[in-house]
Amino acid sequence: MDAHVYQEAGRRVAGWPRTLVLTHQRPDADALGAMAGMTRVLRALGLEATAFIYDEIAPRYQFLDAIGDFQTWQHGEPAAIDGRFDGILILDTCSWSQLDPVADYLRASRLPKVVLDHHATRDDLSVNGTDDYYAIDLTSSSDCGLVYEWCEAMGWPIDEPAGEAILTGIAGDTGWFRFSNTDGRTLRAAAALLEHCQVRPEILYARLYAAHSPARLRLMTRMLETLQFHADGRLAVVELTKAMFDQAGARPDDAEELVNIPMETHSVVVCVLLTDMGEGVVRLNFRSKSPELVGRTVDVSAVAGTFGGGGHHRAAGARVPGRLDEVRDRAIAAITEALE
Ligand SMILES: [Mn+2]
Repeated sequence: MDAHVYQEAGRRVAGWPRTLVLTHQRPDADALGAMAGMTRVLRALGLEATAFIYDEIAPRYQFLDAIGDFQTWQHGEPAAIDGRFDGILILDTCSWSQLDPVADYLRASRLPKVVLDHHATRDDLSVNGTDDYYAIDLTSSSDCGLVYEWCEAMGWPIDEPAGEAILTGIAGDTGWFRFSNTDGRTLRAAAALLEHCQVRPEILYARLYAAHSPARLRLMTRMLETLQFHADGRLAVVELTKAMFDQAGARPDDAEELVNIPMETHSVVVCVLLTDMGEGVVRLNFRSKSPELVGRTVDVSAVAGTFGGGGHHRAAGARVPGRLDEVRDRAIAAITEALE
């Protein structure tokens, strides 16, 4: 991002005594980290900053709530909400659909906005003729990476909790520096946070990933008991049912990321997780390995497409009406064909 973009965005936000901080719905580590970090940094400058979420956040992100002191969004008269703030800082999105819970307010608001984002979807958020500023950089691996660079450019101090929040987002969007978006710029930001803000990655990692419930482990055990290999070990099939959730005492979010476990097996190219919550619909979650590892691309979004779903080449999903055994047979056939 050009230095003058950071300067102009910074000049505007620093001129607001009271900033309303927003991000996308279903916020991830990057979104929550950016909100917590920016809120903390602005407050340390003697400014008021209030960050909002729209729903309850996952327990493992609660420490970000403690840093950013998130408020739950309450619908109200746009003019009344405007009266409580001087400007709006939007982080990690520039898309109306992602801002759905606050879209009605934003369309009516007369407050100026600054948008700091790294996504390709770029809507015009200035439909009300407001004087807005868009600081958007698609080459950044995370929004928190932009938050770090912005604070650097402005000379805004990042204390330890803010640094922890910002590193959470950088690590989150890069899969802890494993994904292909990890570059020198990402690592330079992370290095600076470790050096200057005393952030401890092992503590942060444990807080995020050694934070699952016992019920999740019980659910995982049951899921792995259903494991089947097909297509010479290249396809792994696992299942979850309502009964398994009940026996394990697990909640739906306990199943997050479980589809990735069979992918740790060398022979496995594609994994499908079938989830049947007894509602006559089976949810399919597909994963496939990177072509650099397996010598070919298996586009699971195309497979999901044949079931009315979609997604990315290497992570996709669908919801299919029918019985578990029928849907399982169809999924195995479709993936086996894609593997040929
Ligand atoms: Mn992001």
